[in-house]
Amino acid sequence: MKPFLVLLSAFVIGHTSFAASQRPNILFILADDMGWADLGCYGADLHETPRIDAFAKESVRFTNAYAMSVCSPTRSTLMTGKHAARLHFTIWAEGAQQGGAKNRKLREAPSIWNLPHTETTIAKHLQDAGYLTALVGKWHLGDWEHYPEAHGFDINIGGTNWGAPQTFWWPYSGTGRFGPEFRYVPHLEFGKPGEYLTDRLTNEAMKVIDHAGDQPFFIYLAHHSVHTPIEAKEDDVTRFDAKLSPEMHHQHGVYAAMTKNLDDNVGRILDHLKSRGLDKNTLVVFASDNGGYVGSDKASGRNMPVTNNAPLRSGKGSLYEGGIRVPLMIRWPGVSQAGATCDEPVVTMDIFNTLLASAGLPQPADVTDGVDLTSLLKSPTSKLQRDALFFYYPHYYHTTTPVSAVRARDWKLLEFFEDDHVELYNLKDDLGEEHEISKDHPEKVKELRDQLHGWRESVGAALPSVNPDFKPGPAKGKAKR
Ligand SMILES: [Ca+2]
Repeated sequence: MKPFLVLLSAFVIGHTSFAASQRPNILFILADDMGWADLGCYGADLHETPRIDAFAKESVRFTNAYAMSVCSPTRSTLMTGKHAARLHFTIWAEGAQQGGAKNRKLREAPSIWNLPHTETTIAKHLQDAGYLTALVGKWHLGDWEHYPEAHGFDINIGGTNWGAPQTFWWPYSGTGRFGPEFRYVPHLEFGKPGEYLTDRLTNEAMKVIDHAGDQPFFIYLAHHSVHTPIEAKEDDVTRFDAKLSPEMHHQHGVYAAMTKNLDDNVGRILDHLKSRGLDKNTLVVFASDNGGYVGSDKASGRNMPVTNNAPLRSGKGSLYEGGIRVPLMIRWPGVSQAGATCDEPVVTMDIFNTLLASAGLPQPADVTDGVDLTSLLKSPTSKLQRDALFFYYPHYYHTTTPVSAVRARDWKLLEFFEDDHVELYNLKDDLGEEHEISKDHPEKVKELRDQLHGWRESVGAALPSVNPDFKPGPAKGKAKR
């Protein structure tokens, strides 16, 4: 080869790899209802998650990552970068449609259940920039007019208004679990008995990777696991039941088996990326949409809490840490520091900004609730220029009454709407929120309360109202999930 051609080849190869490294593929794996302490790398004991733990060693693992406290609100923040309170999407879709609990002291704040077409999703931004965009799994952001196809996704495999499948076993359909409504998972019609949903969704996501060819892809792989119904493969359940011992933090063998299967599937898709030579040019996010579910589930055959978020207090629905603190890991080859942990508080809206930045796209001026985390991925001990994070759940759930909260560095204040009482905690000394110290720090209470009220006004949060028909007695209107 003549010298000129050698130089030209070197330039072309060099240029291609430079361009590719500037614009990675994006694989965003979202678990459903996975608690902060459910993974080995976050301290689980019964559960076994070797593949996700290994992924954590290649990623930046966030120890103070937050989501909203239930499904649809978090998903709306991920898609838009806007706080759920600003969007008025503050409860899961079916709960919003039912209008909330009926015989309670407060009427719940009104919530939307369709993600408005006026919102520009992360998928739409990436689609416009030339990405192949696919939602595989759970959508939960509105009826058919607001499905993923209407929000910037080229491909929708499985996404509907529903927040959970009837069953994890093929054909994934039926009635009864969520009332008389017939639920099914579209685009998974061909299968066979014994096929398990998390395995199938992973297979579908791998097909999208192969289909993309040279086009950059954004795959939002939103698993239904480990949400109810708690169902798992019998061999795995037997193995975890045999491993159980009384001193363990986690005690649910079926949930442990379900978690193990999700871990297997995270491993499978990471292996698939590697086998296609795409691992070095794919940004991978693993996260959960809210804290672990601490109710029981009949499908598991066990009348006991599904998980335990200890050392955190409470679980899904609540604004105590167990309801909102979640696992989050990000591996961005060439950018993120492998094997680092980051203790800076971050929140799901930040993922929107970070993914936009990874694709070299500008930050929209009207999206101000999150920040680009690139600086933390490069330097995980650095700090963000952000004073506080805010949380909002103006609804009832078995873990809470209507509530809002602010976390400002180590301080956390919760304000409950039924009687306006506040609770103050210092998370540095009291991660489990066991020692309520508002009486000892009246000035801090005032400061945080003012900050919280100011934020609620600034986002136009819809408030709960007094229920004039309330009669003391049993609550009614338990909402479907
Ligand atoms: Ca969830």
